[in-house]
Amino acid sequence: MFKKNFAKFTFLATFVFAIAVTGCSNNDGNDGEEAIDSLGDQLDYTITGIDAGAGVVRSAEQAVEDYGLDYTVQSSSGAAMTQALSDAIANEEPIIVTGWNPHWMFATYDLKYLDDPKGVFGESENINSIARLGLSEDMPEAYEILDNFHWEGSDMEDVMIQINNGEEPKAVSRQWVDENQDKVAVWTDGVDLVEGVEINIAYVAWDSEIASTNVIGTVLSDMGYDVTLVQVENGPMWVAVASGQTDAIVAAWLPATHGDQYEKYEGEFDDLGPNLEGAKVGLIVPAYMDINSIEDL
Ligand code: PBE
Repeated sequence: MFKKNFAKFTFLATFVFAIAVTGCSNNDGNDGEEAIDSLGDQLDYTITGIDAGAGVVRSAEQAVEDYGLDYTVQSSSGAAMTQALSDAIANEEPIIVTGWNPHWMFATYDLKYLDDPKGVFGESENINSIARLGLSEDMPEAYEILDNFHWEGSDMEDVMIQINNGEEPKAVSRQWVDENQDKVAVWTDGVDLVEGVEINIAYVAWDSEIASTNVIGTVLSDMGYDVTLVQVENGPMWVAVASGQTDAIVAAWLPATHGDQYEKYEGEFDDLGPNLEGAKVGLIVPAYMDINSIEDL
């Protein structure tokens, strides 16, 4: 009788012990590590980047180095990145993208930034307007408008969302300017009209900059300028404004994202200050992903 009970006890005890061990391993670091390994495998250790010249891609490569990650940052384009994000979300698959806000993607999908405890991507960013040297004398009216140009992230997102819905950037900007004459008046108040003076603004085909550049282009055109918007890559955009090949840009992300270009050409351009405050760049994932920090990749 005792023996039988003892055997039963041993059996039970082993069973309970086994549960305890299994339960325990769920709570220690091992299980986390297994999940992380499988995330990396599922992602092929790839971070989906945008164009190679973008600051956020460079910062992502820096993050891979500083956090000692096994990942590669795959560069493509802003459009390819948002397509990959949309495909992944449609299939509830994991994905890590280099992203930023203001951006229409936050209004469309449930997303989160991965924490960046080492601060590789910097903190809050401003988007500055930068003029070529001499613009204030050559085109004082445009200079003043560019200097006054200032809007909110929500304004930029309104424009971005409509462009993403398939409308032409020019048409969306026309409509935004018409519907926001009070805001535009603050930029143009007291500035004289001109007649057909040619002005050239360079930008990169990032969704945020397609929006801002088209809006300021529409405003300048309403003031009488003959506006040309030139789409270039990030590096050439900075060369263009520093060398005077373009008159201005409204696409300088500072202090971190374009900090290297800013320092390289400092003194060769005229910084008009922020046209938008409270922007941000970083690694972004769908909210359903079970990861919150770059440290855990
Ligand atoms: N961006 C949008 C740019 C600046 C504007 C964040 C993609 C970049 O990374 O350079």
